[in-house]
Amino acid sequence: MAKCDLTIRGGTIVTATDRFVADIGIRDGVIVEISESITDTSEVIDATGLHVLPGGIDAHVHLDQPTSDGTKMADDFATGTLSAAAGGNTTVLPFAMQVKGTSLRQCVEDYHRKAEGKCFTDVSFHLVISDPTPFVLGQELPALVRDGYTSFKVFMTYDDLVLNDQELLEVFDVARQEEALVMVHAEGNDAIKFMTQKLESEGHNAPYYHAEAHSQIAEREATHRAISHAQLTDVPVVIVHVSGRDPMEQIQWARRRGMKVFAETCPQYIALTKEDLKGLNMDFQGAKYVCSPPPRDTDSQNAIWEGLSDGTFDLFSSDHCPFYFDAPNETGKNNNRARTSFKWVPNGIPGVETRLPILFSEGVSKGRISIERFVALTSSNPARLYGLYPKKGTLTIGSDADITLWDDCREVTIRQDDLHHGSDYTPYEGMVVKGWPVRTILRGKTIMVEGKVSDEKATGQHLRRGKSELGYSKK
Ligand code: DUC
Ligand code: ZN
Ligand code: ZN
Repeated sequence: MAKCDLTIRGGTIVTATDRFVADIGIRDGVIVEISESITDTSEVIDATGLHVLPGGIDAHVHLDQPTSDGTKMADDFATGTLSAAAGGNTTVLPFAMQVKGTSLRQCVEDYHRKAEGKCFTDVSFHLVISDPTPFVLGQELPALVRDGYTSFKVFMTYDDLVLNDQELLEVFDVARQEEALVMVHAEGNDAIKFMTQKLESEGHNAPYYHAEAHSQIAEREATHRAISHAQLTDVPVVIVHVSGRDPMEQIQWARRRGMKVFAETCPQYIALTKEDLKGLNMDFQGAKYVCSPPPRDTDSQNAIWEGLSDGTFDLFSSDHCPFYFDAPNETGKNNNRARTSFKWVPNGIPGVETRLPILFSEGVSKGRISIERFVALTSSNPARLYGLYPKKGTLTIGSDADITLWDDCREVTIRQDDLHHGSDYTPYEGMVVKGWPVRTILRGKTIMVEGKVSDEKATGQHLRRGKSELGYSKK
């Protein structure tokens, strides 16, 4: 065996299926040896007493997306991926979002330009299809899937993004032909608009009413509709950011019929409730928690925990969609138009840096899920579902040496002042978590240690992805 560049010594290696103490030997950024004792090495990192995990893969983040209302996303690719690295992630999957009337290919190129040279983690784009013209469906989308953009998201709400049922079916059909994976934002647009008008007419304009307008009923209905479209077109789908029991039951219903329906949930559905949107009744603070679907109630949180442990959920992603609260020139959530109605508050909250500690602390430290399940939900499953496995998402010979050293005893109080994202707040301020990433290693190079992100050049690469090995059998 040739000499290793680096050895991670004496830690407890955890994958989605195994847990054992061993050394990991790395050469040229790749894992080349896993054994009891590796001595022929240039460098050693002592991991005694720590867990050695595959680097986190956050399969749902929004970075540097333009908005249609003058507000501004708080993270570009530099700050967003830096924050991801600080939170124990080595890969993130942001969106390249098509603006209606524009070319999908052009949009992908624009996002590559925004990301080029700025990323601290590896990055791979999902597409968002907002304008499924015959050219997009017949030419651009199939070509992009073949170029390694093997997943795309569609929206069932938002006037500038929503697809009607025929359009959804047409997009699903292309996904099946190209063996791509469709991600669905399942909330019914008309039901939301109806509830919004009703609430506004009753004078209910505060951020809290966002949660009433975006009801779980509208989420359940859209989830069922998406599943029905998937059944009709015989295509696997991922229902993203599932918030509670009602949509979960639709997913379980589909699976009992043998359908390939995958499900994602997020930290806000275990760590927040709609009561947070009241903002402790303080001036407009509830806007800090406005996201879609909104956090629900404690029964929903319990349902999500059931789903995280019983396999209903495949993915635990952040849905990091960072806005400022206070920002100049009306660019934050706290802007004059938003103060007239919840419907103008930008939807989204930051969370890429706190995703892993929140799930670990609430899940593993509190005995609700095993550490292997934690790894499956946050790294292995995203890699398998989105065509990155086994290069990413596990620790085995031949995998990229993407590794997070995890201290399961470390207690940390989450504080905005200690985070690296661009937002001026965290929705999890003051939350105490047990379990924290102490070092993040990307392809054999340390990119974060003890909260300090390496000031070397950002070395993240774009990843061309294969087909989903869970959605379609691997070719
Ligand atoms: N959907 C997302 O996936 N993220 C933020 C806002 C939204 O509606
Ligand atoms: Zn969404
Ligand atoms: Zn999102």
